[in-house]
Amino acid sequence: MASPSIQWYPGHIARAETQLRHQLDRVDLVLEVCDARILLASRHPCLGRWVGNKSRVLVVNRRDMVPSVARSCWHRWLQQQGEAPIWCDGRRGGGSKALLQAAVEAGAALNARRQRRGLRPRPVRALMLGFPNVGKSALINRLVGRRAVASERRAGVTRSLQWVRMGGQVDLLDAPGILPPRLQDQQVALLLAICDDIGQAAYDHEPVAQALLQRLAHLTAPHVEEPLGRLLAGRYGITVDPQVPHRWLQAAAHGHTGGCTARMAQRLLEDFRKGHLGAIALQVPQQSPQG
Ligand SMILES: Nc1nc2c(ncn2[C@@H]2O[C@H](COP(=O)(O)OP(=O)(O)OP(=O)(O)O)[C@@H](O)[C@H]2O)c(=O)[nH]1
Ligand SMILES: [Mg+2]
Repeated sequence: MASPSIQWYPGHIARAETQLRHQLDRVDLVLEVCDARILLASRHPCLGRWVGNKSRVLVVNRRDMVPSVARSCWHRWLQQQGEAPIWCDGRRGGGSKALLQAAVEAGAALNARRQRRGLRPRPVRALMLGFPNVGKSALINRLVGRRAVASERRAGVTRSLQWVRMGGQVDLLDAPGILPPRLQDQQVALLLAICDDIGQAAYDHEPVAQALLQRLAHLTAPHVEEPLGRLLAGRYGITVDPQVPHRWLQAAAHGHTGGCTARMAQRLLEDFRKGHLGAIALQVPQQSPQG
């Protein structure tokens, strides 16, 4: 039987999308935040159209969660596409200086234009835009140096738009994570589920954990620093081939969750999301721009 389609478009996202369309006119700079583990899958297909010719900076967050070699590959690839990404770690603050610098530069250009028109300088208005749970609010908290907005380990924490002032030079707009109303590409939907970038109510954990296992079994550099076969066997104490994921889950459940494969599936996904399986890039650049 075919797996049910994974879809997630809760009411707060639909409302936020409408509000954003109104706010975009007031914004000078868009900081487009994506997830380094699934760099292409976590970029909104409509963002370019929304942003138009406003200044935009690509922020690749969760840089600590992918191997440095994957980062280098992506960086070269993105530069070839004409992008100058800023790599950040919203949890520990890496990349915040570069992010602030980008905002300050946009502010300087804005105020030079305003001055030419006889207007008083004002703070640059920067919008954090991206999929849910990619770390937008964490980055804002890092930039302002305090817990100004809620940031938690699940999708859909920010429910409405919120301005945060940053020392007179920069005003930051935190927004709920935005997704397309329909996830057409189910491979992308699976990656979003694996990385916890969509609400957990949208899918069953078991097929998603099985999809993760199958991917993990095949990964080599630059996705991972070294193949994961030994790590999986050592961490969970089983020798079943993860390429036969339902058998792997059964064996692991036997040892760890009293035979409950649903709980084992959750556990494996949590371990991946918390970084317990090491730095893993689920997408890396291919020759074509499809990752
Ligand atoms: N390891 C790691 N964790 C991060 C990073 N950035 C954010 N996080 C964590 O990811 C979780 C989600 O962060 P949020 O800031 O709430 O994400 P968000 O994009 O605002 O999510 P929504 O408001 O739901 O759209 C939090 O637990 C953060 O601590 C990062 O660069 N690395
Ligand atoms: Mg948020």
